[in-house]
Amino acid sequence: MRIDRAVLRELPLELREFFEISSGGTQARRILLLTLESGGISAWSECVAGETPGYSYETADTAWHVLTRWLLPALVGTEFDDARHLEVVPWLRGHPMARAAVEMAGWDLEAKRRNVSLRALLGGSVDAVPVGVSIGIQQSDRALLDKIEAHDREGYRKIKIKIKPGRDVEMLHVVREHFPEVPVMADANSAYTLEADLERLAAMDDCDLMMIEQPLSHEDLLEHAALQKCISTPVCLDESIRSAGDARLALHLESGRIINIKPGRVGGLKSSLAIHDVCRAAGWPVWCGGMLESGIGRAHNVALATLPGFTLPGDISESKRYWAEDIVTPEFKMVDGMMPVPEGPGIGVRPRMSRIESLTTRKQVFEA
Ligand code: OSB
Ligand code: MG
Repeated sequence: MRIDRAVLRELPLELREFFEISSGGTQARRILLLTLESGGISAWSECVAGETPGYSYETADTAWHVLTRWLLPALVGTEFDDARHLEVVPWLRGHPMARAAVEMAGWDLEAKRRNVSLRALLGGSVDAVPVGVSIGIQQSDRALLDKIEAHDREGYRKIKIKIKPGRDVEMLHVVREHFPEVPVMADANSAYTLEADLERLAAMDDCDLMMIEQPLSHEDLLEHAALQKCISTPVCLDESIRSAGDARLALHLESGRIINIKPGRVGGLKSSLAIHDVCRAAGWPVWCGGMLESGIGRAHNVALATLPGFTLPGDISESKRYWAEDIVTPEFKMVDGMMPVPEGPGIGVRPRMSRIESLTTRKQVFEA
């Protein structure tokens, strides 16, 4: 089957609340949506690149550039049979978030063509996945405690708290005083160094955390290995793992004990499956991270999280945790702390076309 047409759109989508991580904050997401059309089928994906190069070097603008200049012109008109063999512009280095958008739309296309769910095509078996929530850095401990209480009451099974120097150990102790039992983890987004902060990081061992995510540099597996030797809290890697090769290296070095897999960060679903398989064989649990996606990206994440190695709750929160109104129907809503997996063909949720068109601020069409 031929890829007849590709449409790339950008639409701003306002978060219900400002989301701050150690490298900066986000209020309005710049959502990039990709549609591939083939034989009357429309397949969808979302590019997860952010506004600023603070989490990754990629941004919404670099992804737009790479997609419109190279990936999409090369893609349209090509024959497509298997999402696992979708390798456009093989010489193009890096830019996994841009590349993942193409690859993930390919999976949705193949699933829809076979009339199966994306979950089934990926090999997942369960029909709901455990859900966590990620809370941005708050201005006060009071604000944080209120958020934890509300999310705990909603049924989230893991509460992730963003930390940075100055908003960490003392704050986590306050959290534990109020919520001794709630499953809590911390995410530092590379805000610390081994040289300056070992004592501070080791002090978090008293906070009963499920794990600490990406405490050190985004490109240093050796230092994470040295840290893991000194602390009992499991280290979870996010930014440092960009491929199955990185995962193998992390396992070999013992740079942590858990991996957060985000398909957008690692170039797509095939790469995510490979990381999952490597971790499962080694006995490392994985969970599916998030990048403040709309319902389109979320649908891909939920399908991925049905694989058996995803034993920890993912950052796959409800639509209403992010948006006043999502751009898909039905919206994502959890039941008893579990996210039901959409059952229809492909991603299983329908893009709300009139809402998407009216929000779109730029659009580029590629035709075979
Ligand atoms: O480090 O996991 C992260 C959002 C933007 C950039 C980086 C991260 C995050 C999150 C949000 O934690 C998770 C979500 O989508 O709910
Ligand atoms: Mg993270």
